[in-house]
Amino acid sequence: NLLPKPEPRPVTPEALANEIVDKLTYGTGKDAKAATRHDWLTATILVIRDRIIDHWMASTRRAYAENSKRVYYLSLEFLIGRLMRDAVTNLELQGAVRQALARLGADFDVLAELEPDAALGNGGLGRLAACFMESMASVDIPAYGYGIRYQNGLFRQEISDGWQVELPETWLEHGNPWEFERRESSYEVGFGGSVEPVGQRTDGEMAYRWAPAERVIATAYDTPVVGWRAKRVNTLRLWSAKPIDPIRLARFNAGDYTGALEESNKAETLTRVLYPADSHIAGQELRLRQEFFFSSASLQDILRRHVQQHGSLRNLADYVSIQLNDTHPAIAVAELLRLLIDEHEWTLADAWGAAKAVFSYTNHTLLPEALESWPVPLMERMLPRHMQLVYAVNAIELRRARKNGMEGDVISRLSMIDENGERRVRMGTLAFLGSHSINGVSALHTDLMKETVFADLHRLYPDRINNKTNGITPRRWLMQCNPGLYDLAREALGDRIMDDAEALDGLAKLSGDAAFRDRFAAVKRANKDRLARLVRDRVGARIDPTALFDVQIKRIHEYKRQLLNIIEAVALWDQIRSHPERDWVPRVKLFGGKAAPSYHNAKVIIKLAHDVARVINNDPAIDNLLKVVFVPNYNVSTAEVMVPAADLSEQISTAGMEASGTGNMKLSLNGALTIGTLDGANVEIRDHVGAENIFIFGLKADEVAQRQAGGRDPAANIAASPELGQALAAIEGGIFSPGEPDRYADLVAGLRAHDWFMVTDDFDDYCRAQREVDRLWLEPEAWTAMAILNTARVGWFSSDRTIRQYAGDIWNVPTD
Ligand code: DL6
Repeated sequence: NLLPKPEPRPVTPEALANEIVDKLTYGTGKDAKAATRHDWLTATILVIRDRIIDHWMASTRRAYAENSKRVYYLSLEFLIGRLMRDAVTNLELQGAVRQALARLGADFDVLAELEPDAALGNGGLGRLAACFMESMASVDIPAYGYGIRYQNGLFRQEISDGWQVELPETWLEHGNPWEFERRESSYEVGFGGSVEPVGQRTDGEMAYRWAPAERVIATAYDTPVVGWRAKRVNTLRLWSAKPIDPIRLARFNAGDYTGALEESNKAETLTRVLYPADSHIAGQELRLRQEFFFSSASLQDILRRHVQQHGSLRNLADYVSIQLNDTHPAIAVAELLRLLIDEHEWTLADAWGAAKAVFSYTNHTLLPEALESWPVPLMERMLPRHMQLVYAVNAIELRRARKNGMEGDVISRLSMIDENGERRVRMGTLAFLGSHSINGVSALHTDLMKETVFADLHRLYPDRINNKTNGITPRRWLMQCNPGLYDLAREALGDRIMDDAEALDGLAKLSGDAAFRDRFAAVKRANKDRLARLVRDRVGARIDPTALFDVQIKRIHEYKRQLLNIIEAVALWDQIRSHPERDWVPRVKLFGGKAAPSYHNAKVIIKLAHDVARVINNDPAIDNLLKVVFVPNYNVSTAEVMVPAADLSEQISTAGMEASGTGNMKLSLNGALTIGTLDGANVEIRDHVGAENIFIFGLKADEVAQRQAGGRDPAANIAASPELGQALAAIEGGIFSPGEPDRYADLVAGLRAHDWFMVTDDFDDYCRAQREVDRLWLEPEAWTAMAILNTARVGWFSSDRTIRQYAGDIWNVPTD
């Protein structure tokens, strides 16, 4: 109480400008004359950060004072992107910071462009985690995100002769002014070694001690996450691995310099790089080490905080909710058991009960190749005590299943141990059985979870699976990325649209107002001009902003069917050449996305997009009516330019395969019309915007399943569709790859032989829907009205809504 209270920081442009110069001098140690642009950026961020810190400390104090339950979001990925614009808008300091910089002769937008993307995620799952962090702060939930501070995030994609080349991503190159290293929050994490019985405990259970062979230190780095209007500032705590013994001096002195640093290198390798495969298990030992490393450090931190505040762990579930973002942190379930049983002398039954009470698990995919399982021998070697505990709780659950009348095959399907072939631990089953809530990320996905992958577990625990349809934060995905549209909406509806995105519904009536439509269209046009400049700068191509911008941006994956879109481009090119007299709509097909480095077909699809682009874009016969552009290095910042500029949003996955999608929500919110299958959240987007305001095509999920079960005949599909047949013949005949005519032989042969992703089944209906799109484009007023209705009606897909549902149904915490 004797300490002087810090004064609230002034927010006038003049005061901010003075502080920026101050930070430049005393924060970065640079003379204004010698400062680089990065120094100016750092100084600006430090000034913004000071304003955040006041709110941050107040939020932490409030959580303690109110004895609040805290939510812990464990995720191996946080795809954050840039933070400066986000922080400034959520603090409502845009105008003041902009003016302050202008006084100093600097431009906010230029500095903002210098900030590197924090690309600590692959795609949808990681970006969802970032939106959730922002929304948890915005709806006033005391929450921590826990993850890994990868030194190298998702690789930078360059295109060389049409092929993807992966380069290391170095987001920490200029330091990271947002984060605070917390050396005092460091924990030991062990691996390997042995487990010894150490006698009987007073409760009669046998006590064990795990003696790990190897130990590393996890050190916390904290980044503040500012909620909308700075309602609350939460913490994203990322762990970095450090050696216990950075240098073995005895070895060093003996001249063994490599050996002296071995431990140090091994520790640092742990948090060096993000695995770049989404929708596919990495399967490597280092990946399991990463998963355990961050799960263990996070749990130790959670328990320490709880004991410090509440004195005992017995009421853990009253104050702690831990959300597992997919199965990547599922090993946390076993780690909690170990900590409670071995270090706090709980019984197995009590510990298992506590795990179920605190954990909940979100599933993000049903693709079999993405369902994590680890070989039992690897688990036994790396985590011997955890393996014992998995066996113990598995026995409890299988006995319960037997009591419920289940037996035989069902029991073996319910087991945490997969006994088919090499024995493996099923992480989805561990996460399911160790949680009180298991949620899917769209209504369709949740239904499919119950019917397919989790059918047996659902029968055993029929109340556990629930749906939480994904969402996106409207602050980043409307207000910040599309200021023109935001200003228009705010002028019409007032300030509350960012507090309650469903208030955007008020725009619906304006879709009938010609003057409003003109203004809406003018905003879209300005956004398209901006994207055209990005395309010119990044790939040297000129695209016409009056053409229809048809956008497919997402990871490159066969189930997402970029191939369907490319084949349609080839067929359309053919049609335009054959019937030049028709009323064709000028169209630019834009693609963006990364392929997992080891995913051969995805990389071939990128190459095909480039080959097709080269031929079509240079064909004078089609008079620029069709262009194909692949925008390299698609990331959050690129999305922030592409999303507001899109006219058409391609959401064309094979029905039943895309768990939800979130790009679909971003594009629709920004006034793009969707062409899509009834997959993931597309179904709910259709329900919200109305079937007449979206272009739906293709097989439905149940039809896909039926066809897959009942024998497929892609060759017959191809034979029945002359357009498809000709397009495939052109691709496999080498028209787009004259120097290597066989380049696409295997890809097309795959379509002819099995076509796992039903491209040939959906092709004709896709073309039909595309021609409907063309017809509407020729009526600009009707198009714009429909675009406005999309923006108006997708406010429900705000991640604030999603988070409120998690809070009420799963975490049992209040919101604002
Ligand atoms: O839930 C976020 C996001 C969904 O929108 C996508 O549909 C889904 O593909 C994605 N899943 C993954 C892979 N998951 N694993 N493991 O990124 O999640």
